[in-house]
Amino acid sequence: MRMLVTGGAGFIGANFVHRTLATRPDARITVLDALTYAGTRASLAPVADRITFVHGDICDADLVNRLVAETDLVVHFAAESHNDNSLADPWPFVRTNVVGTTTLLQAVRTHDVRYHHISTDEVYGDLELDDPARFTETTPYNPSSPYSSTKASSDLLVRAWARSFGIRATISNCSNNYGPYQHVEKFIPRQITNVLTGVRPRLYGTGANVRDWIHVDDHNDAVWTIVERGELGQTYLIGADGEANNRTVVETILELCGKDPNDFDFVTDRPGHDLRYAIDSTRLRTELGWTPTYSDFRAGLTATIDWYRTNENWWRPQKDATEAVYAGTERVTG
Ligand code: NAD
Ligand code: TDX
Repeated sequence: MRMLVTGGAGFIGANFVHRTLATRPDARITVLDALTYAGTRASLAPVADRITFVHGDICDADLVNRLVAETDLVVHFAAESHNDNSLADPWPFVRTNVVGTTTLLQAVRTHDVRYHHISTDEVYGDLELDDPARFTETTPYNPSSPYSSTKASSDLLVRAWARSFGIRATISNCSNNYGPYQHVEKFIPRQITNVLTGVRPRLYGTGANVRDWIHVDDHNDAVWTIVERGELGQTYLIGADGEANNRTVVETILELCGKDPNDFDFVTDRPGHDLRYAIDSTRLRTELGWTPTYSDFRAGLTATIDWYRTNENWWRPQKDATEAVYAGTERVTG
């Protein structure tokens, strides 16, 4: 099968390419990636001779049209993905997430190509800490941040193109991913690389916010399940029952690194900070038969810490610039 993977030099996209080549050696993969600050060819170096890499922008309609015409499947990961950045400057989010997705949708419509859209649980807003409810496919959209509202917009565009133009599309909304090749701006890699460089981890607010963690390989296996067995026009939620509050995650990272679990700082909270995400993935499990394989978050974290420990050459070039951005707004509060 010929496939076009947008954003394949980013965290989840690169892991998707690695996983696909490992499990489907005949896949013919073209990666389209603009190599923003969040993407690097180093994440694809181990498979560089097995893929075609195109350095380009998903908003470039001529390029996108040419690449889509030559493929059987598009898996669309490319996005501006970091909430904190979207608060500082929303425009790249509107451009890539909304205009870029529309550009892809027009191309798959023109060439009648199967399309899978990667999205986030953040489109549903947030939940109270003690709410027994979790997000399902019928939860109303209620995004909080510029990032999540542009992702919600992109989902709605996919639904409209499926209904109005009959494009062959599926959508998945996944919870927070962790694993190798994640940019050091994100919570888990930031704290791991802080500890590895002798800096205290940083918790926003009180550290009570809850995220529903899933290993990136489980996410990508679910994506393949939906691509192969999902019903066209439908949305599937992906989650692995991995709820944990941020303070617990930081304490666990410190402990697994052999440090005092109290050796962290509280810093200024994120404006509009979503309190809790939680996914009910019953539909994906019962209708399509997917189950996660990384059921032990602690073991997954241990493997991820080991990866960052042995791949400093991958993350070191990004670390100082990332921390300089945080230093512009972050103040230690306790
Ligand atoms: P990332 O920021 O690590 O990677 C994004 C990639 O897209 C980068 O390689 C970047 O260069 C590329 N890109 C950005 N703008 C582009 C453009 N205009 N044209 C072409 N390429 C462009 O993001 P990620 O964490 O890997 O997320 C991938 C997708 O998964 C996103 O759609 C995101 O919304 C979604 N998602 C992420 C998570 C998570 O926990 N990280 C959870 C659920 C869903
Ligand atoms: O230094 C930090 N300290 C901290 O307490 C950072 C960077 C984050 N946090 C908190 C904020 C969140 O409650 O940790 C939690 C996770 O933060 P992020 O890694 O920024 O992720 P989040 O905002 O939850 O969004 C992520 O999951 C959904 C991805 O970045 C999105 O792309 C995805 O859609």
